[in-house]
Amino acid sequence: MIRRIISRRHVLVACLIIFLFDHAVAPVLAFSDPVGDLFDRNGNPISAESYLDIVTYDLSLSGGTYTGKITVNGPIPSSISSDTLVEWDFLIDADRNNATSPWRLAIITNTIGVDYLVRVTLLGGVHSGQVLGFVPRTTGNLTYKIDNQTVTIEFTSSDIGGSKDFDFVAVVRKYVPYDAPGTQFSAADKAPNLQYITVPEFSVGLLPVVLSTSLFISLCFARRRMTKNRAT
Ligand SMILES: [Ca+2]
Ligand SMILES: [Ca+2]
Repeated sequence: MIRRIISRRHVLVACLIIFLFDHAVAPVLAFSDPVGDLFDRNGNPISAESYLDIVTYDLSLSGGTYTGKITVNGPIPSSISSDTLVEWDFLIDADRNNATSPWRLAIITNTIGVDYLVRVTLLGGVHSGQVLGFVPRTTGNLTYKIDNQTVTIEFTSSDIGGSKDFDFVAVVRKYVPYDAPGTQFSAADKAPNLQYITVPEFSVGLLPVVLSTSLFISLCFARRRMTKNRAT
């Protein structure tokens, strides 16, 4: 009887560990970008504000929410000149097909087809967090935060057309003077500098689930064998 209780406890503890392990997993894709690699609208090297210069960027997934972070090389001001727009972007190719996007700005897209723009903007003294869709045209507000040198923004797959497998490029752009949509940027940084990041790497997050499920089944069979052995 005692052995039987211990066996049950072992299984319960194993299940609890598995549950905690599964729910603690938050896949993160994290990268760095060179300092001092800003460029102008023609792709020529340029010097500009340090808060335009990406040094690290990452995207994590937890509880169905993607959290994107861009850290730059200097403090982000709470306000800038009223004729200036700065935006910290995640350019997202939701269907991984550059033929379905109206964007033709390879200098910052690295040829991905941008379907959604997840961004934090600063226009004069006004911040905002948005997701813009391009086919069809959509706009939504997102939760965001600016903390010293880091911009953080959250979105879900439903914000980007239900996609869970997408490509992205992180970009920072400055427009001055900023007149209206269509104005060209005066300084920018992008990361990675070549190519793009592919998000299906998050599928490795399934590995603990597969392993824990296998372990759970093995424990159940082991317990059944122990019970059967005691009965015979
Ligand atoms: Ca950089
Ligand atoms: Ca860069």
